[in-house]
Amino acid sequence: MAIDNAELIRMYRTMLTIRRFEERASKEFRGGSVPGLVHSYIGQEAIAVGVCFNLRKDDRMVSNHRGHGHLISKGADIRRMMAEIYGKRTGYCKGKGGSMHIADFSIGILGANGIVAAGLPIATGAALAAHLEGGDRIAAVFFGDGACQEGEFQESLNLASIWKLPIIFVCENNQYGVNTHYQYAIAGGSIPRRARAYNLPVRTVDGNDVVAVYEAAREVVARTRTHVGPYFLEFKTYRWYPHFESDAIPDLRPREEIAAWKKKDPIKRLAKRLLKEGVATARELEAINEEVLGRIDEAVKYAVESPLPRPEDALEDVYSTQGIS
Ligand SMILES: Cc1ncc(C[n+]2csc(CCOP(=O)(O)OP(=O)(O)O)c2C)c(N)n1
Ligand SMILES: [Mg+2]
Repeated sequence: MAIDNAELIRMYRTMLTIRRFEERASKEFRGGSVPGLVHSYIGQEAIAVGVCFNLRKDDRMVSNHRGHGHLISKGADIRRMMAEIYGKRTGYCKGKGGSMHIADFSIGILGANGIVAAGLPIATGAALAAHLEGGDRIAAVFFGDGACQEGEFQESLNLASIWKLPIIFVCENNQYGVNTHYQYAIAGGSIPRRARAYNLPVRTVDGNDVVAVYEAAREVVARTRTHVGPYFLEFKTYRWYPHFESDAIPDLRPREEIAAWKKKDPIKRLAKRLLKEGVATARELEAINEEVLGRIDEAVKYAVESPLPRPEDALEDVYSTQGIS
């Protein structure tokens, strides 16, 4: 079934929103306005959009440290995201979480997560809850190739498999965990083989082609809603920028490799398709860019003008204040 034109344009707008959001967040971070860390999602936009556009608002999604794209695609408000990144009280977590801890339960976002692979058991738990509820709600979790080396990965795949849970494991194989190539880090050199060992069906898809991602996700989401068990999707992609926005860890990946992947820009690829198929004109695509830039400016203004948390706020939203005086 073809994807209708309005949906293609919506995907284009969302991918561009992620790109411009990341460019601006990185700029502000390097300019010293943003505390914490920023892990740029640039280069991987097609995966978050192609997958999340097939999820419903009540489906649960769990993100990771490189999470801004997942959150935007699942419907998060970029003003509250930017405010959180700035550490402001109007942010999603009242400024206490920052870039890696943004959550919005009202739209099924159970949170980004700074601990590599920690999202997998959270999503597996959400899938178990959905399974026990008996409806057709599902869970999806995004994680990188590096997460496949963690114990939580093995435990989550195993439980999801034996209990036939409605969960989609979305591996964004951008080939590196910081500077370590996955073929070095993974015994056997293959992520799909590892998932198959737990009896999960697996598909590997070009993660820079949003239409391919969307079509694969559509089929897998429909299947998962029927409670036949989990599915593993591996998307091949690449991150354009260093592990995080800082010069603290040098980027040791080959320059030619980075340049070659930048030529596979998922946004330009979709733009080319939209123009070729007459879905949009160059002028219309430029208008979308202007509109997106305007919304990013507005989000930054909102964040800058918002108040910082008060010292006494440190005692709110915590499990226990006993012993603190
Ligand atoms: C348990 C744990 N170990 C190490 C780290 C430090 N760390 C943060 S991100 C990262 C690499 C993760 O690589 P991958 O899962 O491939 O995601 P990518 O950064 O490529 O998106 C590491 C080692 C961490 N945050 N948590
Ligand atoms: Mg990686």
